[in-house]
Amino acid sequence: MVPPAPTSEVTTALHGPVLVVSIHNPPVNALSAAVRRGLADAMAQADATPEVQGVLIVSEGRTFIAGADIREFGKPPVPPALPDVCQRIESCTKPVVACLQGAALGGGLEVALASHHRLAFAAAKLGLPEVELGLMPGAGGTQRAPRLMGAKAAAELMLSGKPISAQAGVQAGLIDRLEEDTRLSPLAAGLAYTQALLAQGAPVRRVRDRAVAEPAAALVALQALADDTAKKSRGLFSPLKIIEAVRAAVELPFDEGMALERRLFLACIDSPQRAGLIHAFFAEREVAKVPEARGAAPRPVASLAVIGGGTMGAGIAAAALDAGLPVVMVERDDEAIARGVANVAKVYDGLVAKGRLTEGQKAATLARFTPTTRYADVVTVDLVIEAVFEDLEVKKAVFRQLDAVCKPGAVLATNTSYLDIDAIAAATRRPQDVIGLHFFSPANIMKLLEIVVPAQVSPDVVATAFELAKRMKKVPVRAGVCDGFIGNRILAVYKQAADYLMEDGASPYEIDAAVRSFGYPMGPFQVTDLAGGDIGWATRKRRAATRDPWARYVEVADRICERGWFGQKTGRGFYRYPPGARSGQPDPEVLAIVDAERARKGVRPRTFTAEEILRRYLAAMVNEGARVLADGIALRPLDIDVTFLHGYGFPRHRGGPMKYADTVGLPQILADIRRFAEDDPLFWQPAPLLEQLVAEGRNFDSLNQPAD
Ligand code: 3H9
Repeated sequence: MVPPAPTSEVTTALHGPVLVVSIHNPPVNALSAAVRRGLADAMAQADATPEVQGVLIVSEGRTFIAGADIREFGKPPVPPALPDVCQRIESCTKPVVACLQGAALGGGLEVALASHHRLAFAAAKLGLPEVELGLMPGAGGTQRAPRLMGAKAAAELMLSGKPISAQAGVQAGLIDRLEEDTRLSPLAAGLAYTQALLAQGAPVRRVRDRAVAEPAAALVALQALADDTAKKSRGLFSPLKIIEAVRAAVELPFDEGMALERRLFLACIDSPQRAGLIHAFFAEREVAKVPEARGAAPRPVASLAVIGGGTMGAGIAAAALDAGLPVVMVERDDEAIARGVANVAKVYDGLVAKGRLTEGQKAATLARFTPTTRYADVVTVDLVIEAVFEDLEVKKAVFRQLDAVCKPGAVLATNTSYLDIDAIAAATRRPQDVIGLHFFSPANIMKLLEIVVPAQVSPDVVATAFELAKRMKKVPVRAGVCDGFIGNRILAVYKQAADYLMEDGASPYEIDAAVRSFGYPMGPFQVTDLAGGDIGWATRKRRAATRDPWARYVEVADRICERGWFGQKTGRGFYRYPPGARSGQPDPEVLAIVDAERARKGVRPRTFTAEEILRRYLAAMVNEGARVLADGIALRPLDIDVTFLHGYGFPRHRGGPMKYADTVGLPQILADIRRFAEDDPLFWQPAPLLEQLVAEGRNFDSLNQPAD
């Protein structure tokens, strides 16, 4: 007689001689405490029940197991620990079979590796993605995977964090058999396999009893990987720990390797990088939950038009084409549309040149692309994205035209990065259909999409925008209407802080180096050179008339642009670029310009340490972030975090600027701002929300409530 199921998340049932252990923990069968307990109890049951000759572990739903329950990390541990559960599975005295479908990730794959035989559906994905969360496999993955697939391949799987196909798993030795029949359920396929194994007298087969193949060569390969990782991982904590643990699999007995894995795993758990990366993981999923779209069904989008064929328009067109949509591109005349066509072709030629696309795939994609100079060609289109010159009057004129020709119910979006979308919407007779879709350049590559919600937009238009983002594989962040929305509004302020630092004594090269040392791929002056100094210059000239004449204004960038030095594309900017080079060298002439500007303004330069530079740069970012929150431009601090992770190169392991502020502590950020204000009280005014949170002893995370 089989005892009742130990937990509702894990049920057991006897099918002939096979004890079927079934996991049911939606949405992804994460290994919560109840699942771990259920699995351990099921193994005890298998051992204690004489009728049981074999065990089958299966899961219900789309995924086998997506790994440990990430929400538990950072909280007090609840036994049994996953490594112990995996040991319990492996030590079962009856053959244990795991049947993998969907995703078998992290602890999910580790459960499978602790089982004695592994069957996987052909569409299954296997991976050890812990590194993406600042972790390493911590339930035997670092010890068992190398014993099955070799140390180098196992370390590479863990360092990349990327999943492999079930077929690749078979080739690597992780999977024993592939199930090709998609009509079968995991239970049916798993039972058939288990029964066949029992019929053949298949033994209990424990990975722990195997040795890693070719140990000497493995150690050499691991050393090479360690050297490479130390160079490339830019201060990340867990990658080198992964290699250390895999080396133990080669050199130490299994139990000693497991003990080392545990120690290293716990060190990763304690690292602030883990906290930052897991914050990023959940924040990226939370951003799509916004009140404006609640309960609304997205409008169907079967076709899309882009107005404007510049770099941005072409990138957006490519993003839509890549999402499988037919795309119409409208330009004002033959010459402009020819340029638009060339811009789109350039995107796909680049992909072909890099071997990411075949000529055939390019042709098939471009067959869905229709260039035109006639607005009449957008009459049947479901969604239009305007990406013309950044000027309110020009954009209003485009929207008036769209209003005249588009079918009722078409969504009319603008890709403006700064302008007042309420004013653009008011140029039409259908403001409820108008929304902002702010893409980042290159639009077919950059993940961030700010979805800007004007006052009158209807909920189903907001829902449509989020749905489109999903189809385009973008990370959507809801933003309110203001100058610069979330990202560019905050950028403007910390860029100003960088300019002040430069004028007050730090060189642009010191500032860039300090910012890189924080984990950014580039500093702000390198970014200016990459984007092209002329772009910001044009904006500054446009705004000159409305600028407060008393506000501090740093002219260094203008002086550089006046010389025609627009950055990488002209070979000079803040840096000098030798022909063909993408990274620049410091330029003494730029330093002379900076000196001259300081002298002209009577500034006596002081020195700044890298730490001081960073404190100012980040405090400016966080302070403006607090204002953006208070104004309702960002719904929650996590929306700001995701914006900066995906659009502005903020180092992911720090979780985003608001998460970083919580890590440092808001009292320290506020104290810094007050100290900086002693020299420049106009710029360094503490945001009232920051002061309020400090007074109440709260952090930004306390504002990250779900948006209902
Ligand atoms: C680990 O295993 C450590 C061990 O080695 C050692 C331990 C000792 N836990 O992504 P989706 C939620 S570390 C908790 O939108 P999809 C997610 O937040 C773990 N929750 O679906 C979302 O919630 P909501 C290693 C999780 O179909 C919902 O599930 N494993 C977990 O696009 C749906 O998720 C990983 O890193 C989790 N593990 O993609 C895998 N996973 O609905 C992480 C998801 O409230 N997961 N949720 O917003 C994934 O990569 C994707 O979720 C997956 C499905 C591919 C599985």
